[in-house]
Amino acid sequence: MRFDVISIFPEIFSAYLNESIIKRAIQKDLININIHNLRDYAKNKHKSVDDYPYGGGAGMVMKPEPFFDAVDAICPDKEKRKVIMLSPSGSRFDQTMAMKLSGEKKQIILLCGRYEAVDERVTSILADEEISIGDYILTGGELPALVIIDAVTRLIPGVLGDEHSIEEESFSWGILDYPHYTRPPVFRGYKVPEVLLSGNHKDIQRWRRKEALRRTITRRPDLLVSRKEISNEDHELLKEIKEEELK
Ligand code: 9D3
Repeated sequence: MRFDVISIFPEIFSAYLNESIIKRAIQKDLININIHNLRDYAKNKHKSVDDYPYGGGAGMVMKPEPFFDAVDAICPDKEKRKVIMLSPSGSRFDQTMAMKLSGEKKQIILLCGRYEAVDERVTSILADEEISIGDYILTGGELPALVIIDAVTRLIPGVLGDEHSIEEESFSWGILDYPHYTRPPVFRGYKVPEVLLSGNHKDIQRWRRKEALRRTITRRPDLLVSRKEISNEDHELLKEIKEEELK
């Protein structure tokens, strides 16, 4: 998979991309990431990439030409590229979108905006998709670009090592994680739940599933509501949780 990022702050990316899982994915040739400076595609002598908004108002708007020229220089063939504009007005990025992008055969080009806005022709004509990473205001599209590269890269076969169970992941998909503990068994008087020390694998599995469901129903009930179907085992555990909450 090939990612290209276009930004006026290309220095932001190296620290994150040159560590850990992403670094190994690059070394193993599973992904290839190219960071481009938008300013290199600014034509005028001041290399300006922004201008005043038509119609007036506060703040600056990013000009369309540098983005169009950068994308055409990186990949002139529309059929071979997927251009994504990072924008607070985009569709919210989630694991389903990450999965779809990880299966993408085209080169993924991520456009990062700064300032108040980007000329609408970039979003509506140059970009194939407009993506937001969530409902909070950031300073630009650079962190969102890193978030998308990170989430998509982890899903590429061969990227994650053995420490990571695909089977367990698909079982727990769409609900929150269960609580984890490590040594010591008693820390400042706070005990690790007895069942985890029992060695009874079935009991441990059941406890973990129940605590995962308890967290989900308490903190993120929306995740359970949008679930296609809930298994009989989960129904039973949810019933137990409900009865315990009444006590
Ligand atoms: C008052 C209008 N603001 C929109 C909410 C202006 C504005 C604020 C921040 C325009 C751009 C930005 C910079 N943010 C991004 O480029 C961005 C973003 C974000 O702020 N939150 C979540 N996802 C994303 S993706 C790109």
